[in-house]
Amino acid sequence: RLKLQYLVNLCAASDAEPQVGSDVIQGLTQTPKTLPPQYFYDDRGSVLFEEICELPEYYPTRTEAAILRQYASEIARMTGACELVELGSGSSTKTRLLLDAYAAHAYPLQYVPIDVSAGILESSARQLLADYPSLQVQGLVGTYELALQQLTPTLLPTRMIVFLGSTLGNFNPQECDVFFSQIQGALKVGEYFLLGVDLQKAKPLLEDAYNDSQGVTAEFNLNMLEHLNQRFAGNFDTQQFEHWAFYNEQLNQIEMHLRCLEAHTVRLEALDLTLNFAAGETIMTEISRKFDLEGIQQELQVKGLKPLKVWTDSQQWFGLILCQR
Ligand code: AVI
Repeated sequence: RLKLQYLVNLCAASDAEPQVGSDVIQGLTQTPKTLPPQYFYDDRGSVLFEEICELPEYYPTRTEAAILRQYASEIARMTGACELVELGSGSSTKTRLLLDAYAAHAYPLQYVPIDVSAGILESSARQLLADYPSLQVQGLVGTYELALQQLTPTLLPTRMIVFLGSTLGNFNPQECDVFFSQIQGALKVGEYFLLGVDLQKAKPLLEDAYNDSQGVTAEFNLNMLEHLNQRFAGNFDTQQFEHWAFYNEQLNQIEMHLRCLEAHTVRLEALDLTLNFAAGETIMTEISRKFDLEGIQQELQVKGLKPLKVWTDSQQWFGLILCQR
């Protein structure tokens, strides 16, 4: 009984592969050095991220889940029967709250998870199929950009693109702009976009969430170097770097860096790249922007994604915004 109708690997059919590594070269040869956050997510990194989501200090996951648990039924009522397209579906844990709500309304369940990791996509899709007998799944393996261009017409009355976990915060303002245009372009008039965003709050709460006492976030950050070693025949020594995360109040963003402890040289053989590091020099690995509900709604509106309703938790730590094109 195979109901995972399609698992399409979009990367295989695109020209994305030959450019692999050019983003690493570009980031590591500029000053200050940077690395793209997608390199966090090798198999080990994906497991560490799941661990982060369970940490007492990392409030976003459970806060967003609580909002969804409370309001998923209202969301289902507002959209009616619709195909759920989830960007960065990962383990699809929070998606279950939406599926439960649509099932409770006796709406047909059609789910299109999109993720760059085929492994996690397939295992979570199969688990969902086992748990929701009427569910239909069409998985897309690839980047958001590719996947959004490849959505096939839905047989249901409408469609909702779902982007949870405040992953939007990992985009800089320009990338955010481009992303909203891609969402707008992928939706027909009247279709929906559900967005989860982490909100601005007291600095100590934010800094604790990215400097957990068990050191999982530090391990997640340092694992990026192990991933680069694996991918590009590198000799990064993780003992030579330390995790550094802080809240930049001017830009309203957490910044994660890897700080070099002693001057040394690193080689990435497969990229023919030699890198000199000075003591104290940093590589920025991630920004995690924190939003205010007014500002983000204005941006969505300008981009043709009309906010219909906003839900938040009692402490206003996290926001869920339902928009309509
Ligand atoms: C995936 N993303 C929304 C997480 C965040 O909070 O920006 C990644 C993360 N980095 C450190 N902890 C979690």
